[in-house]
Amino acid sequence: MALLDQLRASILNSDPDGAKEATQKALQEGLEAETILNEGLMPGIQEVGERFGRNELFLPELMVSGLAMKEALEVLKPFLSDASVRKGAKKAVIATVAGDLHDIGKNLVAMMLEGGGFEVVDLGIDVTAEGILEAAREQKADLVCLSCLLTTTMPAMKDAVQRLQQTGLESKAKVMVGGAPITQAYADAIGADGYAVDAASAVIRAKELMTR
Ligand code: B1M
Repeated sequence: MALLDQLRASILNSDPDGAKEATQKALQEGLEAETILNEGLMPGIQEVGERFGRNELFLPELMVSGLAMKEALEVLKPFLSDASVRKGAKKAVIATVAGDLHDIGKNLVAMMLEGGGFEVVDLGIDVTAEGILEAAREQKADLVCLSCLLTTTMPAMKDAVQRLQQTGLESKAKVMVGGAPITQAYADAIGADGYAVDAASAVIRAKELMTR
């Protein structure tokens, strides 16, 4: 099986060990980290989501496919980002909003921001508006990044953005939002400063926001 097919299949077949091994092998064979991600792993997890949506696979498989994706990303991490904090780097606080446990996309955005020169403080998943606000204050964040994967947790994102605005913190920290159900129109409607569709454009948008 070709390497990219092997990567895709490891995610689709809910195989964490296979995903890790295929990623290591692909790197050894000289494939770019971005190619491994965008042409191997991402099509795999996308198809998992589609099959889950059609009831062709179920929650246990969904969970192990998520784990397989995380294992592969751990191997890729050093090749996607240089985690060393640069002097004078802008500080970004990132979280998945309350009620939402999805973190693969958020982790990817965090890695790419680090690679793009930001210092990133990752608050994890299921973080309340209050928790985000406190951390943004404590960390003196330049940027607050919020991720959301469920339509049911979109109101939690709205709540967090509004809380950040109400405190006046937003005059310093910019707020960027993203995640599968989020659109530019939704970002505008809830008053976020920025929106990005994927991890690569999140870095571009974050840098733009820092020049405003
Ligand atoms: Co969940 N899940 N899930 N799930 N899951 C989805 C999101 C779903 C679309 C699947 C489906 O039905 N087809 C569906 C949501 C439907 C909806 O809301 N309309 C769904 C559901 C229903 C659920 C549960 C409710 C299932 C259940 O329990 N019955 C449950 C909810 C739990 C909860 O959160 N409270 C649940 C649970 C899970 C697992 C825990 C098993 C697992 C997550 C594991 C983990 O994250 N550690 C999981 C998974 C793996 C998925 C799918 C298959 C894959 C998500 C993913 O990691 N994608 C997903 C289907 C899908 O998305 N195709 C699905 C890969 C990742 C790289 O992409 O996260 O979109 P993504 O991130 C992208 C962009 O969105 C963007 O950049 C990233 C990289 O390009 N981005 C940002 C993300 N955040 C950003 C922030 C930014 C900018 C860009 O700026 C700040």
